[in-house]
Amino acid sequence: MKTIFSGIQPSGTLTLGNYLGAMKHFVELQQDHQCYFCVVDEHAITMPQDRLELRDNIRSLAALYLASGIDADKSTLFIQSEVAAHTQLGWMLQCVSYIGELERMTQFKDKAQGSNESVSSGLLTYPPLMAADILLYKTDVVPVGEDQKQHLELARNLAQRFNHKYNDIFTVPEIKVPKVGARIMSLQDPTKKMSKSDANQKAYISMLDEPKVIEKKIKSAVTDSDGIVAYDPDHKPGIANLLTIYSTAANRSIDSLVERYHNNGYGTFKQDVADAVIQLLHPIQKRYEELIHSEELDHILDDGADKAGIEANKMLRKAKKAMGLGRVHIKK
Ligand code: ATP
Ligand code: LTN
Repeated sequence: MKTIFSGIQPSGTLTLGNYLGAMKHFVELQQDHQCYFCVVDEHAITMPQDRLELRDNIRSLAALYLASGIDADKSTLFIQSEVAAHTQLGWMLQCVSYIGELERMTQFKDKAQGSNESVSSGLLTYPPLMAADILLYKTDVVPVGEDQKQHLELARNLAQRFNHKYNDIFTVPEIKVPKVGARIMSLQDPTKKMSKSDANQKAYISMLDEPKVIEKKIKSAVTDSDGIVAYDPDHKPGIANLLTIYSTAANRSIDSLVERYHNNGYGTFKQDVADAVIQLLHPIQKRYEELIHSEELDHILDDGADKAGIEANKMLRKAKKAMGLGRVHIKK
């Protein structure tokens, strides 16, 4: 059975983009794979976070994984900072990474833009930590949205470089990006990706938004004024984005939606997109409410950290041995 690993940052409430581009596929994949899903809180602190909000976001993200359909009997769900091996291997992989290749990461360039002196060095060294997350579990496949492809390429390079230089211990992971929904765009600027840390709340749909809010945000989504529903991401990015959202939320093909709405103007179309999203999120929100303050959630996370820790430490020991760290006959 192949092993899957993926992570989401607790840097805000999950958006519809995170769900359609990542989470939805995690749920499908867990049926026939061994899966590890992680709340990557150590990645979230590469940007400034309020400590109490971060704590809430960590718990909320864990509850959303489960509410979306991650089954703790099938998958291991855990919090990154509760398994120390991640930062330990992360450091070792930093020492295998080159500054030049880290500086070329577009996410680093985007997030560092305009901040100059106050950019944390963690923002630069974030990809080796991400590589560590993945490599600790002999991961075969990493399902992610489009924006993570470059980080994944680097993780593959680091694995190969380490294997070559020290010892052949890491599995080189494959990248899995969904065909539709890999890049859900902002509702206010459809040339930018929908992001949970966007300052403008109208730009994204949070998975916990109430129906009325969802309806309002979709109705005020930026489109064009020609009134024709067609899939043309270059010339009609707003409508193309709503078509992608509708298609992935309701499991209907884009062609069939275009045929249905082509000449009907945007009013009914936007209303129906909103209804499809509301219907998709309703059962998830209901389950979330049951889970968020439950002890069940803590048990699952305790258990997840224990299981992940056992696997991760085995690989960490191999990596330390390969690099020559510590003593050979260390008791542990
Ligand atoms: P942030 O805004 O804090 O950078 P984010 O919203 O981009 O966060 P991440 O935690 O970085 O979310 O991403 C979690 C997963 O969701 C990743 O696999 C990522 O590729 C995917 N993802 C994020 N945004 C989108 C999007 N707009 N469309 C499709 N997939 C997305
Ligand atoms: N960098 C990713 C989150 C992330 C991740 C991972 C994804 C951290 N570690 C390991 C897949 C596998 C992001 O910002 N979306």
